[in-house]
Amino acid sequence: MAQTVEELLAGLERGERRALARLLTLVEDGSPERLREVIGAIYPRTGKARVIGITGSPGVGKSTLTNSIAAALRRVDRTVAILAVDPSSPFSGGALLGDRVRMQSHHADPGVFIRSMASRGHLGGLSFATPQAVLVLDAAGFDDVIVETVGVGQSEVEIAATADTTVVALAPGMGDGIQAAKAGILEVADVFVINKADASGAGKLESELRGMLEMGHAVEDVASGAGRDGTDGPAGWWPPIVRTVAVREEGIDEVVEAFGTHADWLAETGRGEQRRRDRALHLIREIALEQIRLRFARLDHGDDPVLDKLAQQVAVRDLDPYAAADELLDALEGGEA
Ligand SMILES: Nc1nc2c(ncn2[C@@H]2O[C@H](COP(=O)(O)OP(=O)(O)O)[C@@H](O)[C@H]2O)c(=O)[nH]1
Ligand SMILES: [Mg+2]
Repeated sequence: MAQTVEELLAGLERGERRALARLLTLVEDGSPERLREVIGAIYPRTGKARVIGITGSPGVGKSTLTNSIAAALRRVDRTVAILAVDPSSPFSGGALLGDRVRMQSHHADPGVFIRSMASRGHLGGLSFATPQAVLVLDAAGFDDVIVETVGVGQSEVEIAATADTTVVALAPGMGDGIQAAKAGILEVADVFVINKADASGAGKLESELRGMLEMGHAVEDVASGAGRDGTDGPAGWWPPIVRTVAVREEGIDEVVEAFGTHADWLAETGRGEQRRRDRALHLIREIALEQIRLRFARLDHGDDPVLDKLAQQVAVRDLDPYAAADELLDALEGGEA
């Protein structure tokens, strides 16, 4: 049963889960034209949800943590959408094992919505789809949208570009806790969670992390002459470190409290405004890039006269490849290619 975008949007407004699920599928692999229509229609109603990103290596307990956080947020009457993003998986549709378990613990609760998303459909992959899925969940009226992403390569930077508050989860005995931190995770964390605090090595991991944070701040604060609390320095926010045992819901209230403290800080310092602009910038760029990718993909398929002619000129050395690329971009802009 094919539904029009209009029908789906009306369903979304009535709070229908099926409409929401179908809209998310459209974000994942729908036609660019329909997606444009969806985002155009919902955009004015977005910007209300608090977006929390949770990232970290596989196995640190992100899904368990997300589940416990959702439960804690429900206790204070906030509605929660969870978007589990897995850049390493080509599958989708909510079938990840951990998510099945989660669904069981929240399935009777209409205040929790859980969805998995994997890379498929769009050329820009998850960096294109994720921020738009967040918009759809925001428009659906959830108070909090939690995006869980495996921390691999670019993804933690991407998540930070989409979230108001980014949680970096670490766990002792993972071997790569601090190595991961070295690979750019320190900069994106607004809150650190040391999960599996029931396992040995949590204290050691925490002091290592503290050492690294202080070193990072020390350099910036000395350079700026800011006080040791960092609040006036370029570092600005000292990410709190919270120890949790996610399987037993221990430390979770402190994590939720840290979200509130961070939200207050964002509001007071104007950094929240800055983040919203950064997020808009990221979104515009991803959409523009997708359009460029689509045009090129169409070129690759057909025998495009402009590209053919340029290829011939480059092959016989009438034109260098950079000049040809410039001409191609001009032609794309002018809609000729
Ligand atoms: N001992 C202990 N195990 C945990 C804790 N949190 C999660 N786990 C377990 O760690 C494993 C990985 O958890 P999961 O949430 O799937 O990690 P993810 O890959 O980061 O999403 C599961 O077997 C969990 O039950 C914790 O606080 N303590
Ligand atoms: Mg997980």
